[in-house]
Amino acid sequence: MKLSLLGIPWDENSSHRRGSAAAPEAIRVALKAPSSNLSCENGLEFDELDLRDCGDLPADLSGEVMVKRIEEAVGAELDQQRRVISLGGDHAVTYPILRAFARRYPDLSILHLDAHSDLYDNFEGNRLSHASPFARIMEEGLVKRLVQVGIRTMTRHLREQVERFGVEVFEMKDWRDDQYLDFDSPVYLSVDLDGIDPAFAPGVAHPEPGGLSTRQALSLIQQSNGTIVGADIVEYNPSLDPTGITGMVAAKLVKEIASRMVTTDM
Ligand SMILES: [Mn+2]
Repeated sequence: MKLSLLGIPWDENSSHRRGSAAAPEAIRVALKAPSSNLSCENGLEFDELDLRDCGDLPADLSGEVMVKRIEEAVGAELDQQRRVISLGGDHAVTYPILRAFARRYPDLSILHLDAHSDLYDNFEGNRLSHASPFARIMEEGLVKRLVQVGIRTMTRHLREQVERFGVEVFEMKDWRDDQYLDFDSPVYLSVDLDGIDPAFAPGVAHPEPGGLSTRQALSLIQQSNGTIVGADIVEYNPSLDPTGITGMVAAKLVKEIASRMVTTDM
């Protein structure tokens, strides 16, 4: 199975603190950190995978131009039968990525790890906000199912959006380690690093205590069934990560997602 890594240095839709545009480069640096290695937990070696690093999209694009550019870049990889791991950027990247995926995978499910459900119709007037990608995705009917895990910031509006779109939400307060997620269609995995507890991954703009441990997140990725055909890791903010530990979490996720992707075929 062929994989592609795509950096998307785009954070103009962040509502609080920008800085996640620097994440793709920081995650690549963390992947090569001499303190760790490239062995994946399932025994595969990351640097032996058939993985192409596409580099980063241009950092100076914005708005609808960037939306289109992301959709095209991801679509070009999918057209070569590759599975794409995107490095955000803030969570706004997921909407254009899913537009590309939906065209090739008509019955896609999303597994979404996050402290936030990111279902705002708009946030402070911005419909491309990083708080809104899943509202756009569900409005356009881009996926069959949206399953959210780790959520711990639900507002009344967001609960209404969950009802409206039929989103399956596992709030963090209800999460159990033996919870089994069952997928009967291809899975797109979207990981917001703030889904993980800020004790483990502090380098995010919206730290929300009470989240998943790094191990719980890894187990979820390793153990849920379903073929993972694409993924993103978003909202890593290197400027808020002086020790670099959040970058190491992001790099670990890249390795574990990639090695999981190549072990399941459709
Ligand atoms: Mn979030």
